[in-house]
Amino acid sequence: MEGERRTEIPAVIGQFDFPGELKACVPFGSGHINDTLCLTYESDGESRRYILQKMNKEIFRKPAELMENIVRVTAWLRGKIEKNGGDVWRETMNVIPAKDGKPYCVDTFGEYWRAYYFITGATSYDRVKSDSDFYESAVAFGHFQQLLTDYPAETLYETIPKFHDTVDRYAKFQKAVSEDVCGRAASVAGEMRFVTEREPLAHVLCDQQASGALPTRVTHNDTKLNNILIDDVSGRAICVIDLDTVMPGLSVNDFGDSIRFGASTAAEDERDLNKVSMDLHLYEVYVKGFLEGCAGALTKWELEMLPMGAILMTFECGMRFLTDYLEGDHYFKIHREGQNLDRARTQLKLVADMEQKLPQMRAIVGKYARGDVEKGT
Ligand code: ADP
Ligand code: GN1
Ligand code: MG
Repeated sequence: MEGERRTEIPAVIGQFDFPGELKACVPFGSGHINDTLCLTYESDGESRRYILQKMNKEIFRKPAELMENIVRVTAWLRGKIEKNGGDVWRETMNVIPAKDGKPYCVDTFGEYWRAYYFITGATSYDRVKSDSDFYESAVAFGHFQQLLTDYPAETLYETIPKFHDTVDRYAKFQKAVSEDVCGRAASVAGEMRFVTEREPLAHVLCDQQASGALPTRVTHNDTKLNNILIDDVSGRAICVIDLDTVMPGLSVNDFGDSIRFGASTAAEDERDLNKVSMDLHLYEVYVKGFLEGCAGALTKWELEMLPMGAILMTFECGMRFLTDYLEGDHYFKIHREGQNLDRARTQLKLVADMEQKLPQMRAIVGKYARGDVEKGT
């Protein structure tokens, strides 16, 4: 967080009613979008933590609407979790209202902040460390989908318009190429060619959504492994976090974004592309977990299109990183020069690899989807 804005933090904290004495306030997590802090308070000899986040207003243009979505969706989830006999304090995010009752506060710079109860004894991972973690995350994202299957999608705000409109992402990429504000286009000719050659790919899922072949559902839209908290003791994925983009979308994109990130053999910003491929074993682990979590909620055609979701989400993300690199890295946080280009390259490498592996990817879905199809969905 920029130095001058740090001075704002005590005033922001004062707008919430955290009990006890503030003992620590440290940056937390490795998200690309929001500024996340972990606050530690002590009261009656007990230590409690809270998450305080400055929401990214450049990206989320209507933070009040976004928070309305989160309050409504988490209330819905709490209802379902209670009914299932679960723990509402660990299995969903819980927003802490500001003193004025709003689910956020605004600082003197016009920045929006929100607070959540900290979920203790659980960790979010940037890399898959065991098959079991990845399987667990798949069950949790599938279950999330299933819990929201009867939520009226049209009542949620679109927090980022056209977020997974891959055709629009392609148009934005082309605009960035033609404007070339940083003079970087010439140095990424190979990557640009790779994307341009695949222009027809951008239309595949958007067309199917428009025709109704794929149903619009309430989806998470940012199903990275690090947006799941895994219990430190049981190893179970307990909570889906980062609900900023929960809005109407496609189930196949939620599936696909998890594969893009978690089934890769390397980090998202790996520089050595020889290390980057899509691990079919991890893919299978995820397919199994996701279908179990969805518990029959997906249609036959959605099942058919799951591998396409993986290719499309990876292609779209590669385009987004490349666009941001061309535009001067204003969207995704970077920690070193060229990081967005490295991220774009890993995604494009994964797309090429998935294109080769598409028959196996389809066969794996077929193997686990059999039960669902037999149910007649
Ligand atoms: P971003 O949109 O920047 O990715 P996230 O909402 O994903 O931000 O939060 C960043 C990180 O903060 C997460 O990856 C997770 O490690 C941690 N985090 C967020 N909310 C909670 C919570 N309620 N309890 C514990 N950790 C959390
Ligand atoms: C961002 O917020 P975070 O780090 O979980 C981005 C996703 C990208 C992802 C790439 C709101 O996710 O769409 O897929 O980076 N979130 C937003 O790692 O743009
Ligand atoms: Mg996140």
